[in-house]
Amino acid sequence: MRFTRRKFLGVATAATFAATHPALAAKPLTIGFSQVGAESEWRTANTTSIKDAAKKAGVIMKFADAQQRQENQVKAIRSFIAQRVDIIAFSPVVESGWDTVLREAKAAKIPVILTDRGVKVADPSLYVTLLGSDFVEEGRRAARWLVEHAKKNPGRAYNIVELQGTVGSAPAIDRKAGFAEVIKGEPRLKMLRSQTGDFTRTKGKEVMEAFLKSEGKNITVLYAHNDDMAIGAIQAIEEAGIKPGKDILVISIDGVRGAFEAMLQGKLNVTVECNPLLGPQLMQAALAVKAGKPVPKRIVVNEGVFPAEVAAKEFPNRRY
Ligand code: GZL
Repeated sequence: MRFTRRKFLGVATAATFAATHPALAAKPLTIGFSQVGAESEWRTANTTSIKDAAKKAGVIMKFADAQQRQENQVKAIRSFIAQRVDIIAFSPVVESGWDTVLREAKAAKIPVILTDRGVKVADPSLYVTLLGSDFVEEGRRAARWLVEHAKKNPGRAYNIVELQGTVGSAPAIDRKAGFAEVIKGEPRLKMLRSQTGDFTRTKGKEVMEAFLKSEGKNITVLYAHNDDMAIGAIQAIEEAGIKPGKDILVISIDGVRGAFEAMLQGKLNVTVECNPLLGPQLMQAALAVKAGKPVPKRIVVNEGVFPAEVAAKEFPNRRY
């Protein structure tokens, strides 16, 4: 918008008027945000993006870390309702169990925005929009990389173990489904074991140790639902005297710095990007909701796939 002198004076007068009549100055937006926890590099980057974007947008952010427990998120949402925030936003740790508390938010006329993970609710009007990745597609992309690898290596066995994310979470359910959908048509790609590592390095290492104990050298592929579990598993693979990235192909999701470092060391073969930098789009959506403007029910973020061959070139461009 070009500022003509007349328009500029008009704005200046309005600002002066508002300053002398504070009740009329636009009240800053207040968002109550309930975060899953701090379980992974991805989550840390996601939290930083949301807090930075709130600051830049002049939004008052009431932030609660649920330590990966749904009951803490329900408590936080109830507290935001009691505090009469303008908007409630959260990344639901699991898909189900939200109907009651979201009905309370609706009764209090407080709009709800979902970021990152989705929910399964009987009444879709309980939230305004879901801003985040397509996890099924992320699972498909991981499997497509493996299918292409198998085509180029006709003599190789593809015996897969899978480290799933948090039980009941949208990314764990959908990444498993997307991967399974693509490998279903590939008889050479065999799923040996699949178990949750809860998206953390510690659990990822523990479960990979158990896989190696039971399956040993039969394992030739690891599919991890996030880079943190893959990095933990890589430690277990090395401690067993096996070469990650070579004896066992390592495929994971997120695209965090740790994954690029592992690719540069030849220990991880590909990471499927899952963009955590949702802060700016969350503020945009929240301000639009507050202004009564329409917001799409689903906002999908764009993401790529980074095989080890491009890691060195891509690493300097990474923003998380
Ligand atoms: C995905 C996000 C997942 C990440 C994990 O959007 O919910 O949770 O893939 C994180 O790293 O713990």
